[in-house]
Amino acid sequence: MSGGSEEKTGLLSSLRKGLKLTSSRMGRGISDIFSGNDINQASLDELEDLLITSDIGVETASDIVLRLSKEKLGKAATAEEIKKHLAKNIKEILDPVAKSLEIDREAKPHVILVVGVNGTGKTTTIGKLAHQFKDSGLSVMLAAGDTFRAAAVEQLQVWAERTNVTLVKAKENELDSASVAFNALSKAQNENIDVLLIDTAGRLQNKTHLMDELKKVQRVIGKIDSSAPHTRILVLDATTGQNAHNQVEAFLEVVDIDALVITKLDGTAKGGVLVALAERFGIPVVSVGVGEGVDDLRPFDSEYFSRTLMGLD
Ligand SMILES: Nc1nc2c(ncn2[C@@H]2O[C@H](COP(=O)(O)OP(=O)(O)OP(=O)(O)O)[C@@H](O)[C@H]2O)c(=O)[nH]1
Ligand SMILES: [Mg+2]
Repeated sequence: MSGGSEEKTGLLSSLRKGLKLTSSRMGRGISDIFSGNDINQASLDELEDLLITSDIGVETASDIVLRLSKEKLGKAATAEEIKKHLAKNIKEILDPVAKSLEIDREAKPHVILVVGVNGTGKTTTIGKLAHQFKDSGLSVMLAAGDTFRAAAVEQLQVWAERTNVTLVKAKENELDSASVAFNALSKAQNENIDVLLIDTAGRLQNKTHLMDELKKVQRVIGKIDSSAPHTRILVLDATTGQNAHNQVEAFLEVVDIDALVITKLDGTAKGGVLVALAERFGIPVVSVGVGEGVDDLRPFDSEYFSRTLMGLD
């Protein structure tokens, strides 16, 4: 969150490592297409294909290539120059969504509801966020709102212990995640906690009753604090590619999504999906996940991300 330039360098190099698959595929691809000759239509078409296969999205890809064509068609350019040109255009798309997660310190607690389909990385992201908040001096509490699986509570418990924060979980046989959220918020208020992170069960976006339950969680929290939840984060798994678009649409029908976290960028060569999501939905991207470890959640820096995406250092 804060820190000197040394810390920033560390953050960036781990983002680069996380984006290695996408970055090297794109970098190699562009170098193969553009080798210093005059730029012709065939090379632009090849570039468009390369961008599309990185999940950047058809419209965005053709948009980016059109801009390049206007400036450089018929002229000579090195791969390096092309990469810089593309990175600049992608940065412009990403700038409006590159926001950091702001915590309202007056809220006591600032309530963060974390939603997403099965296995996208919700629980892991909560653990990583808890670690970051603690590091920046905030007191944190976790709520195990995933009451469907016993293992889900245990997993969050491990993160609570690792980050040394309190976990509120359901009483025996209590299966209602809304009541867990309610109890956690009351407890957090009594204890003057800064941030409450609420985990939820992974749900299929096409199951009405599961999505309805999310509405209930929100409603119940709102009874204690009408401004809560203060931030609703949708966690998306970058490896699911275009399906991420459907997930955003489905969740937007039941929750106002304030922020996205895109996880598992380390596991895909298609990190371009983030660009497509930014252009299509304009929802702030507050962090990206680049691994399973506690430090593998990175702030989203549009300039660095776009340069890395295009295979630049
Ligand atoms: N490589 C990598 N793995 C990740 C990342 N984030 C989460 N994972 C892994 O993805 C798997 C699923 O993560 P969870 O945090 O359990 O996902 P979830 O959304 O809580 O899953 P459900 O509760 O089942 O819906 C775990 O094995 C995590 O370690 C990431 O950024 N990179
Ligand atoms: Mg989970």
